[in-house]
Order: sequence, then structure tokens, then C-alpha cells
Amino acid sequence: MVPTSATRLFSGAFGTQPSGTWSAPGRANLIGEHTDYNDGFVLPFAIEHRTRVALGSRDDGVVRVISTFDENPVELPLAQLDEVFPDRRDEIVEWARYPLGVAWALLRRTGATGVSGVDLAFASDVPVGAGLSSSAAIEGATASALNDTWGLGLDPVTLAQVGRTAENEAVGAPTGIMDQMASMLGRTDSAIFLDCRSLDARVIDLGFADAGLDLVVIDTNVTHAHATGGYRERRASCEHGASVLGVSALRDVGIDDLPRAQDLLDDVTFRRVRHIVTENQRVLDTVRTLTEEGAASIGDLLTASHASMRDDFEISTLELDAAVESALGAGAIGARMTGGGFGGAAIALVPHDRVDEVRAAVASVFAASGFRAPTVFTVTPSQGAHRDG
Ligand code: GAF
Repeated sequence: MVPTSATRLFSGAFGTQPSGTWSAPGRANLIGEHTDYNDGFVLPFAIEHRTRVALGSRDDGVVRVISTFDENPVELPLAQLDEVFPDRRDEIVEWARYPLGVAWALLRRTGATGVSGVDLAFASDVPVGAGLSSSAAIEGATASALNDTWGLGLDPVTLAQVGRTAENEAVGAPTGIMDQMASMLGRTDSAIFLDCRSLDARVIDLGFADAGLDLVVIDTNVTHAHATGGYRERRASCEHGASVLGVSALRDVGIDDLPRAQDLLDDVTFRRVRHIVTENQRVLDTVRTLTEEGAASIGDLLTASHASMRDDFEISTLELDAAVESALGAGAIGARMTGGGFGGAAIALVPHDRVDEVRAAVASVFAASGFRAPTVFTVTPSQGAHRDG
């Protein structure tokens, strides 16, 4: 096994060699924001930044986790996971709720008994708090490792559902399923077109390199906290809108229904609903445009998505707006914030020879505005979760 920071952490902390390593990526969302929990459409892709886990079995039914975030191991008998989650989760240090929550959700879903204890050591290069889903990466890596080790035989979509259960119930963040699906199903140079109602997933070729485009991430380094506050509120507004309109989810509201929705809803709820309805349409339009015309033609859809999140859904920030505007001004063909919002990162689709200009423009606008310096880097659509060694 090639030594990695996860295997080194494992042997340093546990004094033995792991029996295997697995990894799962973070994701960027090309388009389709807050549509997942409305049963709608999303088009995310896995990025090359990954969380790696080294695993060794134990014969005492105990799970021990350690990570480069926090080198103090957290230890619990598997039989006690049910006592801790969900009600006593506060007793577990926050990062460890993700892997322990996945173990809990896996055992609950499968009813498996008599599985071995495990030591797990995690190392991640997915930026935390950037809206690039470091949480789905740790969930996907854990779910893949335990699925193989415990011989559960679950498929990637089921593992994504397990990850979402962990996030919703063990961690307590009321998210949809987009991030876990992207992390499990990601493919090189492709995005995953996901129908969040049926969970049908189609691999869509992005062809960025052939179109001479780079996907640039602008991490504002302003941390989001969607477990509370804004994310939860937006979700509640969408549910309220759906219930007034008499549908089970906003997926069932079409563009033609918007005039009626405007008559029935208060202004704020109407704008939240309009974002979801138009964003679903933009995802469908983006998939069609990618397939028929190629990546060079999707820029305006990305930028329109940002405007909708800024003006209707109101989840952007001054930093994200500045990132989008300065990238567009320096030659990006489209740009938008990505992820849950209230901070985190924007993405920009940029002709290869304009990337340095975009980088410089964003840095200079941030400095002139007195914002914290952003981190700007390119990402490549990458492979989803797998066993590494
Ligand atoms: C976060 C959530 F985890 C996703 O489920 C999704 O709702 C996203 O915000 C917004 O599109 O990443």
C-alpha cells in the first residue's frame, strides 16, 4: 500500500498497519442550487480534492476514529451508537459525528449484527466551509470503507442515502441528497445530472478541456454555517410555498404556474419559489445546451443562476457577488456561487488563457473592498468514491 497521510496517521495513532484505504471527493455544483430538497434537478460534479480513510478491523466491536482535523481519537462501542444518535449527538466532537453517524446509519439501514469493530484514520484536502462538501466526502469515504469491510453489498446510490441520513439525523443538518450523490457517482470530465425525486442519475460529458475552458473556484474564505439559520429558513419557505400551492414539492410547479403563484403567495415566499422553479428550468437548459452545443454556450445560464440566488433566494454575500462580477469582468464566460450559500465559494467558467487575469482581478477587487483574501484554484471533474488500496 502506498503510504498516504491517512495511512501514516493510522499507523502513528494505532500502532498497526491498516488493511485498506478508500477515498471520496468533495463536489462543486455546476448548476441547480437548493433544488435537491424540492425534488428537483441538479448538475454537480466531483472534484479532485478528496477525503481518504485508512481502515483496520478490531475484534472487540469498538469503533475508533481519528483525523487530521483533530488527532484525539474518539472511541465508542458500535452497540452504543444507537444510544448516542440522534438525541445525544452533542456528546460527540463535531467532526466525528460524520463517520460515526455513517456507521450508525449503515447498521440501522441494514440491520447488520456481529460486524467487526474498526479503526478509521481520516485525512482530507477538501476545503472546509467552502461549500465544496467536505462533509459528503467524509461520509462517502466512511460508507464505502464500511460497506466493503462489513460485506454489506450496498450500491453507490444506497450509500449516498446512508450518507444523507447521517448528515440529517446524526449531524442534524437538514440538507438534500445532491452532495452525497455527486461524491459517490462522480465521473472524470463529467457532471451528474440527477433527478432528486426518482434518484435517476445520468453522466453528462462536460468537455471543458476540449472547449479550452477551466473551471475556477473562488473560495471567499468566509465560512458558511448551513446547519442553522439561513439554509433551514429557505427550506421552510419552500415547504410553505409548496403547501400553499397544493403540491407535494416545488418540483411540481412550472414556469407557467408562476403568475398564479404570485397571486397566492406573499412577496418573499414567491421569490423563493421563483428561484426554485426557474433554477430547475436552468438545469434542464444547461444539460440540453451541453449536449447540443457544448460547454462554451452555458455561461449565461450560470450567471442567471447567480442573479436568481442573489435577488430571489437571497443566499449570496457581498464577497460572492464581488467574486462573480470580477470574474465576469476579467473574461469568465459565466459565474455563480456554488453550494448552500451565505459564504463559501463561487465558480467561474474561464477560457484557459484568461485564468491568470481572473485570478488577478478577483484578488484586486477583494483587496480594494477590504474583504479577506480569497483562495482561487482550478478544479477538474473527477471520479467518485472508490477503494484506493
Ligand atoms: C448544501 C446541501 F448539502 C445540499 O443538499 C444542497 O441543498 C445545497 O446546499 C444547495 O444546493 O450543499
